Amino acid sequence: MRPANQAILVIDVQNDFCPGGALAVEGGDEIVAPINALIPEFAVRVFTQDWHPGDHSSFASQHAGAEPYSMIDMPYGPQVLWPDHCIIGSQGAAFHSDLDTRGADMIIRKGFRREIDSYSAFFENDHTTPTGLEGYLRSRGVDAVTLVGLATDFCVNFSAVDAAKLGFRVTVVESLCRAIDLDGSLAAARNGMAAEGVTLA
Ligand code: VGL
Ligand code: ZN
Repeated sequence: MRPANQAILVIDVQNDFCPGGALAVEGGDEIVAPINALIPEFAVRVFTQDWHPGDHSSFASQHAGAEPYSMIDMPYGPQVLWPDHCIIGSQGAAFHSDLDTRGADMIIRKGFRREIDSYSAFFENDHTTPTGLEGYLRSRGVDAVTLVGLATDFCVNFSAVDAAKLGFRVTVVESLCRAIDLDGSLAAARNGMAAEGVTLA
């Protein structure tokens, strides 16, 4: 058992990010069993769930003529347009059926506002609207977080960088993450995380 100041953040281990899902990440299902084995080591356990309305503005389907994986400019900055995924209440938005969620203390849902995406577990993509996770962790005495899940280069990356900027000690267990890797996004994410002092384990 690790000291009580350490939390595990299990990011977006949902059907749509696993093989067969709408935004499948290669090997996404391979990490489920080893994540299950790691969870009991932590006293504080937070899971996140990408959770979008069917007309979410990050979906290419909502922008006439736009292809999935293209970029657009949103009022809060550049945004990748995704295939429709993790729609509120759908099977695709459910946790992978083998993920052991019984130990979850807290489940944070994000991306539920139509106008703005939220990769990070801490802030929406405007980098200012909080999810409340910072307060939850601090009020439980957490100052160090370990991240695992999907996808390394998007939601894990954004969550890890925000946690580091907020002053948490941050470790990303890369072997328990899988990446989308769009146009070098994995290399950029690794560099960005390292630059913020995130430990890539
Ligand atoms: C994610 C793209 C869109 C993720 C979520 O969990 O990394 N990626 N929504
Ligand atoms: Zn999403």
